[in-house]
Amino acid sequence: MKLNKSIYRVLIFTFLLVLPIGSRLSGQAVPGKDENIPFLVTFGKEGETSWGDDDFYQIFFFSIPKDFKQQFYIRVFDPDCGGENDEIQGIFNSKTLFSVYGGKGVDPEKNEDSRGLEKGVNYKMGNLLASKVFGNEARYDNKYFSFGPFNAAEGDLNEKWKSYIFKIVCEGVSGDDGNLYRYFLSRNPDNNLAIEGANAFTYAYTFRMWNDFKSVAHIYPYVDTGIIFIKQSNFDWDKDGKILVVSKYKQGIIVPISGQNDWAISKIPIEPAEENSSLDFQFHKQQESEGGLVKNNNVVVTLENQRGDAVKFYSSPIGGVPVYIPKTNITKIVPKK
Ligand SMILES: [Ca+2]
Ligand SMILES: [Ca+2]
Ligand SMILES: [Ca+2]
Repeated sequence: MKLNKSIYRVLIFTFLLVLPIGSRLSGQAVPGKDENIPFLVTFGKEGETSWGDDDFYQIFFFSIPKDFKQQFYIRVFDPDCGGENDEIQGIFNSKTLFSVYGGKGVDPEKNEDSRGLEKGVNYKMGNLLASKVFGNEARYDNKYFSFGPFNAAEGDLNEKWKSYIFKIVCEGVSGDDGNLYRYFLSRNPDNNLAIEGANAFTYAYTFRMWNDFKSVAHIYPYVDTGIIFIKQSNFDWDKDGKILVVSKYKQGIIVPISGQNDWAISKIPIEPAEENSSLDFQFHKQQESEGGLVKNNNVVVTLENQRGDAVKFYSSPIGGVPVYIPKTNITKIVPKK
């Protein structure tokens, strides 16, 4: 009986490992379920960059399958800046603007400005579908606010991915506190009901680490065809432990880490066999023996390929979570005489 049970467990575990559909189904949580990231973070624009946000805004894109005919909602958890979850500086005085865009100009593959990576460009092309400013408001504290309903066809059609693209911009329009929040793309305004085949992505990821030695955060960039190397940039990591890159072919490449208020930049070679799959950027916190817990660590990560094109991070890794496959030595069996 005991043996049967453990075999059953192994089977279930293996099944989960090889089943990318499982993560695709729950791809609407941002941060995603495999990322182990508690919150996104955006500071008010009067904040200091040394607190871990380099630009005081964050852009996320949602892709909705072309054939999805129901209405949907973009739910924001803890949109306010005050009470639970948020990072106070003096008193809570930050105001945060969330804006949802659809229509032509949103798709960042067709309109590079929409990625919001260059200073001074208009990253708000498209139709403004909904927006709201949140301050220190108890009614939205530790609760969801739902934007919508929206229809898929209000997005910007991307034929390659057979999806409509939407964008949500979060801006710290005033004050200096850090707004911590999460998103969920849902079929329902009051509950988190995933849309099959949908996903979320960004080009500049600003997030909060857990205050826990054992916790490892992951983000999953997608490596397209023709990529020879990627240039990674991480900001304000506060020398908190180590950052590793893992894939089917990489056991763990060590990435240079940034200190307070600076960037660390390096190149990571890509093997042809890694094309069309995801990488796993792992963020391991500094341990107690290495200098103690780095608290409330906020960090920014961006990537570009050898052509200077920005690389996307998907909330639900395309092709599933990459797992390193050790190269085993094949020994020839010599037949006995
Ligand atoms: Ca709050
Ligand atoms: Ca918040
Ligand atoms: Ca930091």
